[in-house]
Amino acid sequence: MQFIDEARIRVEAGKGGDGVISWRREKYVPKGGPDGGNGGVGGSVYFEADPQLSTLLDFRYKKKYEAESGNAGAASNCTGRSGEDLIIHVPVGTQIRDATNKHLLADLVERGQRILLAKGGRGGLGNNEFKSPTNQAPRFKTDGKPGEFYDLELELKLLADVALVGFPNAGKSTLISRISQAKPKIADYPFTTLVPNLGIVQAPQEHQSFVVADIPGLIEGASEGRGLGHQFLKHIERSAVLLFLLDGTDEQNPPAEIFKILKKELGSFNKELLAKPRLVVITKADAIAEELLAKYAKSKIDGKKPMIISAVAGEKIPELIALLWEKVQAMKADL
Ligand SMILES: Nc1nc2c(ncn2[C@@H]2O[C@H](COP(=O)(O)OP(=O)(O)OP(=O)(O)O)[C@@H](O)[C@H]2O)c(=O)[nH]1
Ligand SMILES: [Mg+2]
Repeated sequence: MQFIDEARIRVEAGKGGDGVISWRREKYVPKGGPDGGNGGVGGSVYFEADPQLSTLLDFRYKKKYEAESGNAGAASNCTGRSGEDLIIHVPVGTQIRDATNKHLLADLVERGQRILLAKGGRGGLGNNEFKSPTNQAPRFKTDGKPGEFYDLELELKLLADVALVGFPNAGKSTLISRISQAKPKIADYPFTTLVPNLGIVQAPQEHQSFVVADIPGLIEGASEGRGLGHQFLKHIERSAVLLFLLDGTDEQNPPAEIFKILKKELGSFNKELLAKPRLVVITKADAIAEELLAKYAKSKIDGKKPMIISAVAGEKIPELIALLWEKVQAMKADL
């Protein structure tokens, strides 16, 4: 399925139904009074965060969303039927902005969260409403009011507890496939992963889990658009913890250097990304030469001894999960 994380749509709430002018006509009642009913209220437009959804793709095809209008009133003081509300389902993590002034109108971060976005118009008043001691036969009514309408920008920013950050080929997808049920494509060429994938990881604690996001690889210059660019970095903006994966097999590109480049790219996208708690690991331990392994074991990256893992051989994987879980919980406790 195509992953789309931005869309522009228009939403219109329903118009209120018009009030009507009508007169009572009953047998043996010579001069019936007014009995024109009010119009029904227009349907409103709501947004709801739906955990079943993972992309904004649908909004590429359908651009306009209208709630139903209210019906006009009728004789015998009947109020018109109200218009049906329209509920638009979006993935969890969708932000909704007013396209004209860019104001954030809603940020749907919780499953099932529902917000009213455009309110339906009020129904008009029928002539019965205007009856008074001085005017027993009012010949006026009002029309229904238009519903609210907006041009909107939808933007999906994934919500993951941990985001994987690394060069292409660092082993991000291999790791997520090892620690979760996610089945991303894995291959020995760069930019295998073109869209973010989420995986749910079982925590060391029973009945607890956390969400990891595998995002496309970053390269030097990504913040200026090189490679797949930085557009995917927005998906890590809302992650609690960053996990840096550094390929340890390439002597030409030592992990410490890769780490510096990744930090620079993250920082030029959004300084706050550097303030997030992070864990730095060297990957592919099973394929690293002995001398190199010994060298890494003595080195420091980000001020600490790096953990050296192998997603393929399963080395240090439970330890990694435990550490990530600890950091995720510490972040949640701070909220
Ligand atoms: N020997 C060994 N190879 C690994 C390990 N982890 C990943 N690889 C290999 O490294 C290559 C890249 O792995 P991926 O998981 O696709 O890397 P990625 O970081 O997702 O790459 P992009 O999606 O391109 O950003 C594949 O050929 C993997 O088999 C590991 O622990 N040991
Ligand atoms: Mg990948």
